[in-house]
Amino acid sequence: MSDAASRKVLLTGASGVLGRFLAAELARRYPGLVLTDILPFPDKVLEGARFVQADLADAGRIAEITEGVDTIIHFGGVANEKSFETILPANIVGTVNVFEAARTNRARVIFASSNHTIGFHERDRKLGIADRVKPDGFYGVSKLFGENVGSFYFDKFGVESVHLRIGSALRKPTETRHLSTWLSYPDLLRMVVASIEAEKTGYALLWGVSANTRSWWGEDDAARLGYRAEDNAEVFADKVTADPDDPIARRFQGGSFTSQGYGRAPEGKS
Ligand code: 15L
Repeated sequence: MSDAASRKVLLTGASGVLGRFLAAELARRYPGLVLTDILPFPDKVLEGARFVQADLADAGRIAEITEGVDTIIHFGGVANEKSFETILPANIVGTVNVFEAARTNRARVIFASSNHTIGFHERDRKLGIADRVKPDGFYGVSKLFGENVGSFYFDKFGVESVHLRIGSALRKPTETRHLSTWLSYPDLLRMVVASIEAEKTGYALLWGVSANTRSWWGEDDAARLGYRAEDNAEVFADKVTADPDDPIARRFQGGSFTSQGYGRAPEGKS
């Protein structure tokens, strides 16, 4: 990769909550930053950056706006559980369009994956990246699709990608689950910057979680990229509220995503 200041970075999902935070931070570091989203950008675009409105599902448009970039930070797409029809265009078709653009431009992709790829693991398990995936909905399945497209594009075409299985990226944890899943904004930024600036990444998978005492997630590729989380949700332990009174959500790591439309009979009945 080239040196930091000369990187040509493009951020998808720039108008989303995390996108807006990253847009402001990355504009300061990477002159020429390109921001994109299907929705208009709600903030003032910082000097040195520019915004282009585009639909991730439109392959031609994505090819056009990614021309000449060497790093694609792919945070675009549907960010919650929805029907398959809703997830399909941006999260499936759009992700392939992004990886195709990366292949053409020999760019690296940094992909916002999610803890909902493993949401149906019970809360008493500590996971590493080698553990079985257990998506908790079409959203989680779409994030696994992105991770797998990344693996395939690396093995077949040498396209590097870093996949961040983001927990709960919030300014502050608000409920008990977040004491395990919280990713602070400063840790998110450090993780993205380390992923951009690592000399080589190959295919890498990281837990997008702060150094929480109660974290459910451990071993990953972070050290290899020179990244280490610094914040710890435990400092908020006496300020969070109890998780919603929902036995399924409380049982699994994915929380409320797991109980949405849950259709299994109670244990022992089928
Ligand atoms: C996610 O992947 C969602 O995008 C976010 O809205 C939160 O629900 C988060 O996971 C979480 O699990 O807390």
